[in-house]
Amino acid sequence: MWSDLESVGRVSSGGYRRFAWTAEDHTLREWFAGECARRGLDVTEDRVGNQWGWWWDGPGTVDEAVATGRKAVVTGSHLDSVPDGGAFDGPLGVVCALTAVDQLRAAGITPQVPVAVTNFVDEEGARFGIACAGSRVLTGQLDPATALALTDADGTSYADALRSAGRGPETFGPDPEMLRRVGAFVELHVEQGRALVDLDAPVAVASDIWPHGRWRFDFPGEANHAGTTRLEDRRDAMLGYADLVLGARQVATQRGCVATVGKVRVTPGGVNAIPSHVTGWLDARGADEEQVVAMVDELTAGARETGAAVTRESWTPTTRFDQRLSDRLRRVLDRDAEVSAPVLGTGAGHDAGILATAGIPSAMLFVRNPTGVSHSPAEHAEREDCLAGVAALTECLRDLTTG
Ligand code: HGY
Ligand code: MN
Ligand code: MN
Ligand code: MN
Repeated sequence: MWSDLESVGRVSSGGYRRFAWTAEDHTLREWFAGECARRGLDVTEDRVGNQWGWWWDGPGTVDEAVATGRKAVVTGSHLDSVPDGGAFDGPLGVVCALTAVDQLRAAGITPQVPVAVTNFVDEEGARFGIACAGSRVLTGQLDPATALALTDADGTSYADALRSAGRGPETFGPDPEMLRRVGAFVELHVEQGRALVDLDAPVAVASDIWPHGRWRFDFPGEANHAGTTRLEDRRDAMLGYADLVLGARQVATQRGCVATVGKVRVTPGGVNAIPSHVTGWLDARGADEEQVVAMVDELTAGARETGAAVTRESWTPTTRFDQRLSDRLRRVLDRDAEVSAPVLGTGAGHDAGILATAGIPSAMLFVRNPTGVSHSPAEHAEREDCLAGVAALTECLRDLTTG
């Protein structure tokens, strides 16, 4: 399975460019549907375009099982990437989920509740700017009209991207019917840090996701000639953006948060023209929600003094995973282990966090990343740790579906 994915969306750096509703995404969705079909999983799509591969040997249909109180146990992740992203962020969770189904079947396990493997679309928000867009729209945390109006760097709207992918934006929206089926969601994910390296452990259970959000800053200016315009006559939009970049690092340091200004659009964008408009995006996060909010307020106030417009594009408060479910996963992991599985918080957002916010019992497993680096071609997970992740997920699914 893994080798099928390696070439999809690969770029010269060795990283990946797999943006939502692009040709690469289409290839990955076809791959996912094929892997599900190979396993006899019934592949459905919800009203957003998230893919679900269902395993239920009956009696009756999945919906009939759910109606009798047997809600599904769901596992999976996403297949899209950030620009120049790593190979594991997302795909590891999907491949491990499919492999866990194989392992359960090989062990002759017949789940007493339906099981599903998911591929959530547009988790990274790399093309249209809102992370976890697929799970946010699914759960009603992102208004479909807002999503459909988003545009990518080429000015293509989300709606047009859906149309190009053969989907009607008119049916795009929350899907409570699909959500009603889900009793628990477990996402396995490569760790995006080095805690497991330092703890010398292959797998951890997640405790919470830091509060995090994205803000769009639009700095005004006046286009003019780079050579003939005196400095005192310039209105250079780039100066406000520069203040944001340096201010973000300074205020984040003061407030014990993290802030990233990693994406920019410059108009007109010529080397010899003074920028008339610069759009920059701030990604703000931190363990202490009050400090994150205060940091963004401070940066926003400063930018507005330069005449900038500031728009919040997404905000996810601190997300605590379901304690009972996480404790249960930890007991399963600890059953045959000498030392207890670590419990880790994370500064990375995940679909599991969005589902948890929607009230669906959700939990996560992290697999060791020896480089500790993510959202980069340097992201890595060793084969034996991936296998440890599969074994952990398989045991958790066995416990949750037969316990
Ligand atoms: O941005 C995030 O934290 C996630 O990887 N989408
Ligand atoms: Mn990511
Ligand atoms: Mn991810
Ligand atoms: Mn993520």
